[in-house]
Amino acid sequence: MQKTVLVTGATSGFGKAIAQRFAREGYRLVLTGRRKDRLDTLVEELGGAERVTSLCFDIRDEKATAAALATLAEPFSKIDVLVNNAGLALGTGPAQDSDLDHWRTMIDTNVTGLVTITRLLLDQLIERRGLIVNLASIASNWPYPGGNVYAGTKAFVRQFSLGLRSDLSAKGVRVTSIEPGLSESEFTLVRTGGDREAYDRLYAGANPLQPEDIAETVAWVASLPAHVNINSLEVMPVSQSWAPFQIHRG
Ligand code: NDP
Ligand code: 8X3
Repeated sequence: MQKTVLVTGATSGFGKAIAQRFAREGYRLVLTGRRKDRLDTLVEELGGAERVTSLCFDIRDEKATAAALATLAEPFSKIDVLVNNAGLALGTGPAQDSDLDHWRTMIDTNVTGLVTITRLLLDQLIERRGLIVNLASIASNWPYPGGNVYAGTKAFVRQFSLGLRSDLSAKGVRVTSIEPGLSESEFTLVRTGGDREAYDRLYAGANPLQPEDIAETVAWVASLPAHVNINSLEVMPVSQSWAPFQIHRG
């Protein structure tokens, strides 16, 4: 039976590549984001209205999220796989120089938006013994200067995933936290307020992960037998590894 995947934040980066990958696997797709032009293009690219539908809403807005989901008609209204991918970082500076509005936006999107759509879809995911894949980050696991609130939101995503998994194991629902490292996408343009030079500097010579690498990982998780759960999966480019702790000497 053809399954349906809902991918949040499908207009770019990981979400777009995940949508393209699940389309190749024969899934029906529900794609979300705020940029309607990009959603419309993707619907056409991935097979048209028979196979793909899009929902344009801001995931920070609970009412808009609920209203958008309520418009889904059969066969798109039965979600088997939820990929919670929509998210962002804003700013790279230390906490003491950070903008409180940036912090709120990250929390509203990465935490509140993610739990809202998860709760709204949970009953039907349980009914269908579905799969939830949450995009956390290496920032969930490793602190770094300038990570502050972004890393905090991603630690939440990882821990929420593990907690969900505990609650849902008896229901046959699988939950996975994916924790990517350095990855090339518009993420860095969003984080730096559109600074193309910062983008080029970050990725120069690093051979970073590409969105397709994460799409491959998510597709693999979804392809496993129903009795196998990948709890969490940290993925880095080979070029990235750990550094010594910093020591401030006064
Ligand atoms: P992109 O900036 O390329 O994509 C982010 C997606 O999130 C877009 O489709 C955007 O859609 C959507 N989005 C952001 N805010 C909202 C909102 N308020 N409402 C609805 N949709 C929203 O970033 P990536 O693909 O790189 O990132 C995807 C996820 O992976 C994020 O959660 C990120 O934190 C995580 N991640 C990224 C890494 C990286 O280095 N790139 C590494 C580890 C994790 P639109 O603007 O159309 O609304
Ligand atoms: C994005 C990866 O290292 O910039 O989640 O936090 S990192």
